[in-house]
Amino acid sequence: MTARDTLDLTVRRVIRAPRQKVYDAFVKPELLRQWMGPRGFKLTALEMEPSKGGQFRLTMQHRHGDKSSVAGTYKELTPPERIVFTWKWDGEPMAAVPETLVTVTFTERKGADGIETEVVLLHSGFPSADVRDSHNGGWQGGLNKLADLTDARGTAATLSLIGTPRSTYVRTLRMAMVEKGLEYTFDPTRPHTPPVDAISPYGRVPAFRDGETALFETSAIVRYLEETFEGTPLLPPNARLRAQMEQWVSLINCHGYDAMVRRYVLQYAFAKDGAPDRRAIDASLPEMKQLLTILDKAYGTRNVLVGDTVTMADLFLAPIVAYLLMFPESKAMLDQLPNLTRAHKAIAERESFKATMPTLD
Ligand SMILES: N[C@@H](CCC(=O)N[C@@H](CS)C(=O)NCC(=O)O)C(=O)O
Repeated sequence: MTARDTLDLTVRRVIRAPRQKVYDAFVKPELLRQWMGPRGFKLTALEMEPSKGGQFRLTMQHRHGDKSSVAGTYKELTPPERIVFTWKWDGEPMAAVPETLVTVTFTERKGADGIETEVVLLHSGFPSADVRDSHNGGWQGGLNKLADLTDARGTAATLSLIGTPRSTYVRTLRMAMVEKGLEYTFDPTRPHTPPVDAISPYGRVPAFRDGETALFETSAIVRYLEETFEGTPLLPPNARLRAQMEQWVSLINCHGYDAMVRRYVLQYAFAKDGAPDRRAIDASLPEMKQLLTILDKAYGTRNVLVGDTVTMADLFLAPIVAYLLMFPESKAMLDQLPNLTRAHKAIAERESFKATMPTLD
C-alpha cells in the first residue's frame, strides 16, 4: 500500500494556553500521563524517550477494564512547533492496523481572550475509512483532556452546558455536574435558540458539549459524564439498582414532567394576565397526586429513591419538587406525603441543589 492509497485524519483544537505549555504536555511524561487517551481512559504504563529516534510505549486502560497498548518512534521534535512520531497498536484487534504516522503542529496566536495555541494533529496512513474514523473519537477525547490540563479554566474549557436555569432538566444536569465536582461553562440560553437548535433536534434544553462532542437528552448526558469522569458516582453499583434508577428516571420523563411541570407548574409560571388556566390545572391534579404518592412510597424510610446514595433519579425529581412546593395544590399534596417531603429536605441541603437555585423574578 502506498501513501496515495491511505487515508488521513486531521483533528484541530484551539486551546487557551501558551504554545510551550501545550507542547510540553506532549513531551513531559508526567503531563502526557494526564491526558493521553480518550475520556474515561488512563495511562497505566508509559515509557518514553522524546528525542529524534527515541521510542515510546504506552498502555491506556478504561475505568471498566478495556486496555490497549501502542508504541512508536519519534521522527521529529522541534520545540515548541512540531512533533512527528509513528503509531503502532499492539494487541487484538488493533494490531492488524499497519503502522501510521502522527504529525502535530502548534501555532500560537493572540485570541480575543488572550494567548491561544492551535493544535493540528494529522494522523496519516490509515488503510480504510472505518479505521480512520475509529481514531477520531479517541483523539477528540484526548484533546479535550489536553485542553482541561493546559487551559487555566480546567474542564470549563471543554464542558459547556446550554439552557435556561429555570428548566428542571437543566437544573438536574447542573446538579449532576456539581455532584461530580466538574467545572463547566454555563450558557443560560432559552430553548429554540440557535445555540440549542445546533445540538438538540427538538430545540430543547439542556444541550451540552464536551469539546467537539455534542449531546442532548439529560439522562444520556449524565451517563456520559459517569462513563468519562471520575468523581461521585451518580449511577448505582449493580444492574438491579441501575435498572430501578432507570425506572424512576423514565417515569419522571414519560409521565412526571408532563403532569407536574408542563400541565401544572407552567400554567402558573406563564399565566395570562396573572390568571392561570384553572381547567388545565384541575385536570393535572389527579395524575400528579397519583405520581407523588407512588414516589412517596418509593422513598419509604430512605432519603434516596434507589440504594443508599443520591443517584440520577433523585436529581431528576428534586428540581420538580422544588417548584411543586411553590404552588397551593401541589404544596397541599406534599404536606400529606411525609417521605417525599423528608427526602426533598435532605437533597435541598446539598451543595448541588443550593448552587443551582434559579432566580424566578
Ligand atoms: N427529554 C428531554 C426533555 C428536555 C425538555 O423538555 N426541556 C424543556 C425545559 S425543562 C424544554 O426545552 N422545553 C421547551 C419545549 O418543550 O419546547 C431531556 O431529558 O433533556
